[in-house]
Amino acid sequence: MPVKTILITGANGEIGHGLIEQLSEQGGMHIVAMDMVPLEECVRAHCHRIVTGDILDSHLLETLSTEHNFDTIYHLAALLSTRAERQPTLAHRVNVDGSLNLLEIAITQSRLQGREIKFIYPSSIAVYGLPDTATKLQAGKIKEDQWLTPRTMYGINKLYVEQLGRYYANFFRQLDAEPPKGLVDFRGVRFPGLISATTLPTGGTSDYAPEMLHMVAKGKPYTCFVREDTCIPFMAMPDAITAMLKLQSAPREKLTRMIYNVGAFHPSASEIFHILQKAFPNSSVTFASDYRRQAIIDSWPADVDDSAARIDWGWNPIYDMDRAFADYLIPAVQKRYAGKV
Ligand code: AKB
Repeated sequence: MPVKTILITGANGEIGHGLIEQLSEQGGMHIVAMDMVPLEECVRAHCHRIVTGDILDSHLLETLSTEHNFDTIYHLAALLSTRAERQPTLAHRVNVDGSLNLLEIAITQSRLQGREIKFIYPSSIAVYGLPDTATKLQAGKIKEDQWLTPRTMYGINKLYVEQLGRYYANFFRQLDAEPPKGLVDFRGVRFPGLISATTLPTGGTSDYAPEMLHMVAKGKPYTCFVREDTCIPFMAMPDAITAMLKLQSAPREKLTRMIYNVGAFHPSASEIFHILQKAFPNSSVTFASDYRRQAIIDSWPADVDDSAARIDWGWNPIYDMDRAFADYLIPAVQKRYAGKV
């Protein structure tokens, strides 16, 4: 079997590290890891090639495309929601123009190799926008086609790139005498907030949960920027990686959608605090809601309906809330910060 080559953008981010580790465990593939900043030491050894560069650099991407035959592109690079609000035009460039560049590379690769290229895209619950907390409470589990009225630049970017993916997969060059078929196999998952024991996100709005975990584990006080009753869905990082790999390998004929919700658990901020307090009795967490970031979180659903993913490709997270904290997050951060606090 020929060795497959996989391109991962945003490889240094929190999803990137986990994905590189899991793919390298699977073996039988070459990983080309790309990021703006040099790839961290802990994952370098797993990569066939490391590229430090910008997804807005089309020349660099085209050169890469002449040097490798990519089987699958995991396009993870993005500016998250809080950072994107602070630099909206930069966010649009990175999140939209950068994604367009990668989709163009997928087209080029497909033409060069004469086959379909898989494009795996992590979208987000930020594509949803509920108008107020009363509606959020009433709405319960949101389905993929409901409340697609995001209020953040990041959410708008994610929703638009989902549409771009659908366009490149189904309608690209539809006015040609012979419109091409089967160039890009675009598949997306809308992730909730992600919590990793090994990496901290930067620039997100769901960051209060991972920040609380890591600060408490380090024995440092934490001021949580949302109210105690704030509730959005979360997922442990290993499940997020599994979701992408499962969707990637799902038989095409089983897929009834291009974009899927995936959920795991949906704790309030105070529930997270109470779990952490049991493991770290000296923890000091105060709640001081920042009304601007709070408004963003309040516009995201309290929970998502992920039945399509469960039916179509067997989505079934390993970690519910208790297992996520008891079996993965707490032991891992205890080990990580042992002797360092
Ligand atoms: C963010 O907070 O921006 C991200 C997300 C929910 O996509 N973690």
